[in-house]
Amino acid sequence: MAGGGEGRRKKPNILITGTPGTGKTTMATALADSTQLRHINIGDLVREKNLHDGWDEEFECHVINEDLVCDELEDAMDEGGNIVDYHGCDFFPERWFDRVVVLQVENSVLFDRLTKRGYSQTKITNNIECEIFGVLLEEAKESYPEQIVVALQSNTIEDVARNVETLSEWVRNWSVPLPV
Ligand code: DAT
Repeated sequence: MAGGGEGRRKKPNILITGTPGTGKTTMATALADSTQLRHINIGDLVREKNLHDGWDEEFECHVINEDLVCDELEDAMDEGGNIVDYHGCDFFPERWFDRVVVLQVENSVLFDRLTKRGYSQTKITNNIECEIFGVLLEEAKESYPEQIVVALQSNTIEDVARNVETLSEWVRNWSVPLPV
């Protein structure tokens, strides 16, 4: 039996999470292309709709207002067919997601990506530590049923292609009725 509320929605909701720089947006964009599901980048949404309580100088990011974000997404998530992309996962309602993907990368790869992004030394160190300690995988396992959480490597472009193919197949199978 599948878990995570399967069968309640016509199309599934997928959460793609992981440390910044692990490739969430890259993967979510490719998966949305392949499946025609809707890609929701929470960081962009927060900026566009001002769903935050200002700028955090220490962590160099917006302080997102989790209640406003959840209110904003409620209808779309009820409807289904969304790929949500965010570097956190513990404040979304558990019932929203049918699959939770945690992207992981090697430290040296993450270091190069975050350096290219122009992050400060502190921000790079914080994010590498987050990856080393597996913070997002832990958070996902604590927040969602174990059987819907999957950790995937995203070091190379080949990894993206393979992960998108695997997940697209899973999405295609979502609406196939079980034999009677
Ligand atoms: P995130 O959304 O997790 O912050 P991103 O999708 O913006 O990450 O990717 C960060 C950078 O790394 C970007 O320049 C694209 C590149 N990248 C992402 N996934 C990759 C992969 N699997 N192989 C090679 N490069 C990748």
